[in-house]
Formats: sequence, structure tokens, C-alpha cells
Amino acid sequence: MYQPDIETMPRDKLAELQLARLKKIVKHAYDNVPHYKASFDKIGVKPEDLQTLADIAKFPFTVKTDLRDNYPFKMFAVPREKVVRIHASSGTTGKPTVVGYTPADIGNWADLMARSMMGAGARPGDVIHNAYGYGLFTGGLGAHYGAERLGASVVPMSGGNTEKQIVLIQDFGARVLCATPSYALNIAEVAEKEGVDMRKSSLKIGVFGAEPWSEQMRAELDERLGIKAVDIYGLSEIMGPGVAAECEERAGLHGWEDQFLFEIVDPDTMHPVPFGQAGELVITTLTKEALPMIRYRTRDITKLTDEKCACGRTHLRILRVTGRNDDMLIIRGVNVYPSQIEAVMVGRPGVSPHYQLVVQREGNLDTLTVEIEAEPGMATSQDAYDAIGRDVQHHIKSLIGVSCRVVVLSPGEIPRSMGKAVRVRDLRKKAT
Ligand code: DLL
Repeated sequence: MYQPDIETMPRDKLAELQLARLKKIVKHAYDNVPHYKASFDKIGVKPEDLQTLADIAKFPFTVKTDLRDNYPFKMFAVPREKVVRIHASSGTTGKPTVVGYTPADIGNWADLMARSMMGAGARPGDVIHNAYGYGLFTGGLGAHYGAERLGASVVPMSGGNTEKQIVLIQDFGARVLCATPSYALNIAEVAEKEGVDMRKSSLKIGVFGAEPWSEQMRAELDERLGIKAVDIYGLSEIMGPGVAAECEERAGLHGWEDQFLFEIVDPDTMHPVPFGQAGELVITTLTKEALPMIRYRTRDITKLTDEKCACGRTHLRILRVTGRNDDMLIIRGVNVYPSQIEAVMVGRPGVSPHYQLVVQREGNLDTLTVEIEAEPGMATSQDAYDAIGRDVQHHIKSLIGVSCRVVVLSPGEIPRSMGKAVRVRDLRKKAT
């Protein structure tokens, strides 16, 4: 294990460490970021009001628009000159969200990514092929620094140029692939088309994240790439990849509690809920110098568990993030997450794992069309396509409870992603 003393720290010791760090970070935020001073003062709470971990519930939440309103650098708690790295995420509307790191922040991030990769099974000396996008997105450089910190040889490939990725994975003997799950699938597919059997390659581990994916997609990736696919979670506002990561047990993502405080809140009441109950994940950073985040609302829906993990790590586990508050489609009263549709569809006979959901409004009703792709090599008659469509439609209705139209397209017709996949085309927004 990379940091065994921290990773297996008894939970009471971990809580002591968290409280000491939390007291400091709340004060750091209040003293150095006008936004926090204003938001704490508004509800009459002071850093000294934090005496126990549960006291965090007295403090206000931070949301994405707070970062936008303080664009670009006004959420920084240190002078801009002390910031050695800036990342940003574009989002769909308005100004990008800008995040910054001091040298210590970058060091902690590299440690956590190295710890996460080691937990996934990577080892010093491995060749790590990094297909996360480099640039303002935190995936590329986050995985890169972690792989170097681990003592691996990192191949800074970034996304795209899939044929070349396949050649280099084989020629350089990569043991670990870092990518979004949708891009990993794209790599598998292009390799198959070229007659390359990735299951015979050196690749053994996939460190996949940055978007929701299902257990069914994991089984598909394991099988087609001949690897063990492991989930990794993170978000730029909190750090980037490596906020939480699965170990080889693949039974939920260890949230690194020496660096972050995790809460789940009921999205309606905004009150914290106990372990085991689903809700929105809220994270407070415990050590970030440049951009301390107090109770950041991730919008990600999940559950936490502090049950012992077979690996021996004591840090809590975040169950697979199945979707976001804002990803959720409500189709005639039924809540639907894209990853639920994925779980139904992936692995069905004749269906490839690529899909898109199209939402439209007809009159006052929202309608859902699921575009799927036939598997290459199967019969292409209209009858065969119709039969696949009916089968998928039936399973979506019976397992998720939503009626939809299913359109079966020919192999290759659904656009492939180089990074995060676009799963939903919401045509309602254009109409208004
Ligand atoms: O996606 C950081 C990252 C890079 C994570 C590489 C893992 C690997 P953002 O672009 O800020 O940062 O997007 C963060 O992506 O709030 C989730 O909604 C989603 N997300 C990230 N990882 C997972 C995952 C990066 N493993 C947003 N499962 C988050 C489900 C994920 N959703």
C-alpha cells in the first residue's frame, strides 16, 4: 500500500485528524475569502462555532455559481502569485469554473492519485497509458502527476487518435489504462475492427472515471479489454480525479477522509442523512490552500458506507455515483438517469454499448427516444432491427418503468467520445 499508515488509520484517529484540519480550513476560508466571510456572517456563524465534526452542518453550502460569481480568482484564499496551476471546466452556460492549486495542493493531489492507482492494482515500474484529456480538464494532468508520484512510466497520450493509442499500448507494454469508460470502450471497438485482440495485450487494469457508468459497462470493458476495470471519482472544484477511488475489491470508492470531509444531504430538506441513505454528496476540503471548499454541493447522487472493506482500508466508501441531480430526466413523472438505461441495455443480445437519449416535448408531454446501435456483424434486416428495438423497449419499461421509443441504428452511427460521452440530447431546451 502506498500510504498504509493513513489508509488503514483507525476511524476514531481519522476523525481526530479531520476535526483538527477542519477547524483550520474553516478559519482559513473565513479569513481569506470575502465570499466565505459574507456567507458565514449572513447566517451568523463563526469559525469558532466548529467544535465537533457534526458542527459542519451549521455552515452554509457552496455551489458552482459561487465560483462563477467570483470569476476568475476571487475564491482563491492565497494571492494569485502563490498559485502554480489553474484548471477550468466549461460547463454548459456562462463563465467557466476556475480552480487553482499551490505547490502543496499539487503535492497532495499527486499523493492521492498515486494512492488511488496503487489501490486499483498499479505498481511502481508499470507503464501507465494516460488517455484522459490534457489541458484545462483535470483528468490528464491529475493522472499524470499521480502516475509519476507512484514511480510508473507515464505515457501522456491524451484523448483521440485511437489507432495510435492501440499501437502504443502494445508497443510500450502498458499495464494500466487511464481513460473515461466511454473512451475505453471506443478503444476496444477500434482494436476489434483492426483485428487486434486487446485481451492478449499487456493491459491488465483500467482506471476509469469522470462520468457515470454501470456495472454492466464494467463487465463489458473487463471482457473486451481483458482487464480489471476500476472506478475513480473526482471533480475539479474539490481537486480533480482521486477524491475517491475503488480498491481491487471493487465494492465502492474509498473517499480519502484525511483530505476531505464527506456528507450526504437530503436534496429536498438539505439536512445531513446517516450512512446508507441516498442523497446528494457534499464535500469539504480539509487541506486545500488555494481553493478551500466548504460544504461544496457536488450534485452527485450516491450513498456512503463505513462498513469494513476486505482490503483493510478504513476510509469510508462512496457507492457508485449513478447520476447527478441535474442529469436526471423526468419523463412523464418517472425519474430516469442515463446510467439506468445503460444498465438495461449493455450486454443485451445484438446491442452495442453505445447509446444516446433524446428528450423532446410533444404538447405538454416529454417523450424519450433511446437511440441504440446494432452490434457489428449481425443481420441488418429491418425485421432484425425491429426485434432488437422491441426487446430493449420492453426491458426499459419493465425494469425502469418508463415508456420510450427505441431507434436501432447501424453500427458506428452514434458519435464516439474522446472524453466524457454525451448521453443526452435535450431538444426541449431549443424549442423554448
Ligand atoms: O471529471 C475529474 C475526473 C477526471 C474524475 C478523471 C475521474 C477521472 P469534472 O470535469 O469537474 O472532473 O467533472 C466532475 O464528473 O461531479 C461527477 O458528476 C462526474 N464524475 C466524475 N467521476 C465520476 C465517476 C472530473 N467515477 C463530475 N462516476 C462529477 C460517476 C463521475 N460520475
